[in-house]
Amino acid sequence: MVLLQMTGLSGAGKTTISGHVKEHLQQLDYKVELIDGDVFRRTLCKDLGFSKEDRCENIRRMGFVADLLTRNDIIVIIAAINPYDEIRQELKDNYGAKTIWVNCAIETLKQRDTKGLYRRAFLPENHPEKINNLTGVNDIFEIPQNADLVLDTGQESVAQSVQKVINFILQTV
Ligand code: ADX
Repeated sequence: MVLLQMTGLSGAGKTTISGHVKEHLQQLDYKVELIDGDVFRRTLCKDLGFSKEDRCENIRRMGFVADLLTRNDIIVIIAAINPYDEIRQELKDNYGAKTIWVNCAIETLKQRDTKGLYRRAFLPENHPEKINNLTGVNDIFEIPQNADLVLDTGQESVAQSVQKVINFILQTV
């Protein structure tokens, strides 16, 4: 079954879009599971931080769980920042994961700032609330070179992005 890895900056819309896609496909009687970065970081990956090594290990664990599910006819969507090409490629090589780049301009993300992370990343150095490793601001996000599908959530509506992903999945299953 299909394994999708959504990749993109915090707040770009990975979880929101994945949730709608899941709902829609379940209505079509597909079995779908969502593996969400925030959820895994509270549970299976709560020992991990945000170094390159830990971010890759985070995705590696998600890929492992996702593979167990796809073997059982479940469509799986991994919604995590997933910033490194190396580990995205590993999931592609090991499990046939398709990459969906959820792109959004940093200016738009700064305006949305649903979790307040961008405000904190742009605080002056040595401010007590400063975040020093926020992806896209002061930590790396490698642009996916070979994405199977690209969404631009600064330009498209949620409904448009959701439809693009559904079309992609239905072409692939
Ligand atoms: S990943 O880089 O390892 O793929 P993941 O998607 O699991 O990241 O977790 C990202 C979430 O952790 C963000 O949505 C945000 O809520 C939280 N977070 C906390 N600190 C950071 C940070 N420095 N960089 C990115 N996300 C962070």
